[in-house]
Amino acid sequence: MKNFTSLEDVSDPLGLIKKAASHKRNPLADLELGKGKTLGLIFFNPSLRTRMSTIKAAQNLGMNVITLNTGNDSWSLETVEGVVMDQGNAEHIKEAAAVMGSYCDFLGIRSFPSLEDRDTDYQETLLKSFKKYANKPVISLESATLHPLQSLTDVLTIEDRKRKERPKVVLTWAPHIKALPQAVGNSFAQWINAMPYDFTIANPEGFDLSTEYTKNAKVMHDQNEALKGADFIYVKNWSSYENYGKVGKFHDWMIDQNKMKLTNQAYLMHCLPVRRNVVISDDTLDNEQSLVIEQAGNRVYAAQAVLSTLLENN
Ligand code: SN0
Repeated sequence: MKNFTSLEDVSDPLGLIKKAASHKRNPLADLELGKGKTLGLIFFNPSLRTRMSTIKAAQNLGMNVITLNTGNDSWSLETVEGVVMDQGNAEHIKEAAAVMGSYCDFLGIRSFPSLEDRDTDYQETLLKSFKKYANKPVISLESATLHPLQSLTDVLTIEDRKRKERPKVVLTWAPHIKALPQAVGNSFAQWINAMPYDFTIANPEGFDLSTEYTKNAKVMHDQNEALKGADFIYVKNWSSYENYGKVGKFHDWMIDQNKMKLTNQAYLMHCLPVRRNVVISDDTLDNEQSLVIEQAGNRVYAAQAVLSTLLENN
């Protein structure tokens, strides 16, 4: 594995899941592995779990970490090639990424989409520029289109908690007040498709995710029908891919106890942050079927599996 920006970067996904499980059993077994190595974490957007869990994972491997929040903390970056830089951006990605690469052995990048122009977002210019100019392995901390550290965590959580070999996993869209990226949904679909699960995606019409990631997954527009018999429900809002960036106002798609009753006593999952009583009701989040805190805890071991594999391969 050279980078970790998509499932496609991973040659042995099952091996990576096993490695994460092994780090979970014994987090400090490889304290010497990353000695003298530096991980740079570059945030173009807010982060709580990704930031803390990746730092903790690096510490469990004996690595050093440098965190940079762009915006007020550093110069705003230009990504267009050949441009006359007489507007707002003070530094070109060519120099910035090359300098960061000279300080760090690995670079983690968080960059959300603008949700204004689909082609621009789906080109992943920032991530590609870091790969090109930093010349060091790049880890996605959630890019415009994917969030692989989250998905690896999600698969680890399902593997830990499954009560049968082929659980029914339902990814359901839920309401939100803001336009959110498709990254978590795209990435979840990409990873769950690689697992031997019974997978269904439920979303309102006009909110289908890109088939580049959903492939042959069953897509249903009737949420109640989709939830029937589910062993895991993964709840997430995303803005429209078709009508790019549009917010959906389907308030009756919120997950509550009545919806949970349709399932096979399903476990509830969400990547967090979650807006209570907009996306999921209080009593459902506070119910013992909710795995959201355990899931967030698993972020450490997913990140640790990625870092230890990169340390071994590079
Ligand atoms: C991000 C998303 O991709 O949906 C990060 C999830 C890990 N979520 C948000 O930006 C939520 C923001 C809000 O105001 O609720």
